[in-house]
Amino acid sequence: MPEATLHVGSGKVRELYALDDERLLLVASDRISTFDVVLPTEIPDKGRVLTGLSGFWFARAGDICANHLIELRPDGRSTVCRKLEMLPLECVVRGYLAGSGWKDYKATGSVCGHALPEGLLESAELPEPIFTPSTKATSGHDENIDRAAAAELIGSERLAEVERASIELYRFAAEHARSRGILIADTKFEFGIDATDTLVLADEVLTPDSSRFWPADGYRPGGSQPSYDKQFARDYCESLGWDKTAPGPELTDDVVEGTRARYVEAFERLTGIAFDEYIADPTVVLR
Ligand code: Q0Z
Repeated sequence: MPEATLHVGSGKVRELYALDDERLLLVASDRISTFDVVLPTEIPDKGRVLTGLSGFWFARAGDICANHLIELRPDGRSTVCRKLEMLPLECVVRGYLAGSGWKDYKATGSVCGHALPEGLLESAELPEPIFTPSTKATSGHDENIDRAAAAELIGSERLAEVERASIELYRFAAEHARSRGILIADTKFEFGIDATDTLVLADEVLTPDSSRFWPADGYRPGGSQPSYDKQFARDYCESLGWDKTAPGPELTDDVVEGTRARYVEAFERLTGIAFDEYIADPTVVLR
């Protein structure tokens, strides 16, 4: 890390530093969370996989929306970004019914004001992707909100703009991923506004931590689907009878290696780039 940086924020598995008035350093660690608990064991290179994937998408989605990326650093796990005024909204897009979307659908037949066809199964593909914004909860889980509540937060014009960008970004990425054997069930975008009032895509994008990635082979609606990246770790944790409260269990070397292999496989499938090439020169994902 550069000298004289100020730590300005911690996520569960990431850190944020201020470089100067206009730039931030976003660092992805190798920490992993399951069932919302950060485990004591790290997954080597996980932070590099996520950083490389974000860079890959930023470099390819510029026609859809401007983004905050200034530089992907040689360590492969940190990026220099433009500091923005962040919008107080999680911009979730769902192409399939999972997680809180499935829960809301089962209870009410709709998700964030989107009335859906009757009789959909858990994990079903939706007729069209839907924009299901949520508020950034300071503690606990984000709360799904309807269009009126989202407009209260950011204004109806800005809302229309983030909805269009979010849906387009999702369509672009989901089609790319599906052709490479990965389903992106849903994903969360965060946007900010720059000094010229332009909407800018920020944070990490279209990674397994900000999205649900499912293996396309074996996809079967009617129940939950295995996570592309975390399923080994989840299954192992459940096999121990862990009660899913902190602290989580240490992972075995087998589980660490299997999980690392899945992250690297997701990176290589989605980017078409050998992970070793990324390690040698992270800027390969930007070309
Ligand atoms: C991202 C977060 C993390 C903790 C603020 N370009 C930007 N401009 C202004 N703010 C942010 C960004 Cl990305 C921003 N977060 C989320 C990331 C650790 C919190 F690595 N918070």
